Amino acid sequence: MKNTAGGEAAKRAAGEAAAAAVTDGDRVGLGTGSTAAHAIRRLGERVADGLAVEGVATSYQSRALAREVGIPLLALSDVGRLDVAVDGADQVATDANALVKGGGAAHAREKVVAQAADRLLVVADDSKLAATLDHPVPVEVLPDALARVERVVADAGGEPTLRAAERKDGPVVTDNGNLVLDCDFGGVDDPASLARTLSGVAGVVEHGLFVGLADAVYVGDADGDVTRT
Ligand code: ABF
Repeated sequence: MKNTAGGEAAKRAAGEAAAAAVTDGDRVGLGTGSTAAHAIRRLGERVADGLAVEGVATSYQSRALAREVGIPLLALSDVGRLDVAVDGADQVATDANALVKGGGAAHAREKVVAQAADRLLVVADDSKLAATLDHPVPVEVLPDALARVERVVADAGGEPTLRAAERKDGPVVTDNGNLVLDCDFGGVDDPASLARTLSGVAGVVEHGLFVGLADAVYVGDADGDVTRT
């Protein structure tokens, strides 16, 4: 019998399996979150064993971890194309090739990296799989556009909540100096259509719907088994 879904073993298995798919000479996008962190640590071990790669970080946290484990880094602003990127997700609808990302408020950089990469390898534990995406969609917003974007999200059937900082009073401020609205649309039947709607709003810097970007999804389970779809 299988263990329950999710957990650290599942994340590690997925992250390490994707790290094994990176090859010598690759320029690699380094994702954010606890599952991608397993991939970064494993890549660091491979670098110590002689693998030659260059990394591009998607967040302050992934940059710090990559430095710690010895992965040589390039600035995202200097790199127009990557061979591969490994990143996590908050929810994965494999049938629709759609993801919700942005739990770490790094989804703008994550999407730049995902689009720049020839192959995006998504890493997730099995608790992240869903037939229909229903995780709130993070939307990074220019502070001056907050009220306007809230209005548009509500008109599109969503319920926007300004993300609050965990450790201090006030809102989360992204690495880019913007705010994040977590927008609950219930079940998202047509992620591509919602993605287009959100992208069309002035003041939306980037939203967390990643549609048609994943080339492979590595799903780990609590027994350490990985399924690649
Ligand atoms: C990033 O980290 C995000 O886009 C996603 O929100 C989150 C996943 O974190 P974890 O792997 O810790 O669940 O990839």
